[in-house]
Amino acid sequence: MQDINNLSSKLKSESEKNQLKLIPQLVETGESGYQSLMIWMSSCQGNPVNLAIGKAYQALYQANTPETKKFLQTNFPQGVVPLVSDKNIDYTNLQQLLAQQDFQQADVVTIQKLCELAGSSAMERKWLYFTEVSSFPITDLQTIDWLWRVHSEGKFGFSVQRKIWISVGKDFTKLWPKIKWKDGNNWTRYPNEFIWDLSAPQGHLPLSNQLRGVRVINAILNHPAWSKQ
Ligand code: UYC
Repeated sequence: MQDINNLSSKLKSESEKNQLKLIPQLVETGESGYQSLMIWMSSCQGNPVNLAIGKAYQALYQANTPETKKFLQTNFPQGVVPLVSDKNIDYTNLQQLLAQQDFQQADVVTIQKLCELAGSSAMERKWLYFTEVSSFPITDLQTIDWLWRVHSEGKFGFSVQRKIWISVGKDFTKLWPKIKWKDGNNWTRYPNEFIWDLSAPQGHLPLSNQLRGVRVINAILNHPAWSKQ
């Protein structure tokens, strides 16, 4: 059995990838593992967010003991991703749904937030014109993307979809089966055929409806938010 002190000292020095593996090992040790995660997270305050901090947050959130609850409320009341917006949009709701791993409701709220970014006519229409996407602020798209990635161990988010899309030569017909939006000739049916947990393939969420064609997702995946990361 790995010594707890050894695990927690490793957490400080290891790469993000190894930190991700250490976190479940610490969780297995119970109370003392949570302690180490809290100490480590405190020392990370002010650091740029990464997937390991996100995973530690998720572990403490799910532990849901009086101590972990109090710790998160005191130190990370808004979660680990700074909820920054250039359009004064409130991402608290999205953060909370993702922290709870309610990916289905988070997906609905993501569509709403994109409409909010596009303005009042899109909010009434409840879907986007592709021409509205280019005016989305980089800041807001990055906030939404970080929220998805950090609460999914890097599995979900637009930038994850973009990487896969680039890997298939920007060919949407090749992207769909990779992210399970299509199986052979059959579109995956909304909402019940989609996978609303972490057993989904990389890039499965968030969804964008293809009923009106690929131009909206094409505009999202081409947005400068991703090239500046
Ligand atoms: N739906 O099939 N989708 C809806 C997806 C298509 C359709 C919403 C994604 C194909 C209809 C979301 C896929 C298609 C509605 C998604 C998918 C189709 C609807 C709710 C795989 C038929 C009712 C938000 C690509 C062949 C609403 C919204 C309406 C809804 C997502 C049908 C998130 C990723 C081509 C009839 N589908 N959608 O946008 O507008 O309404 O009538 O993509």
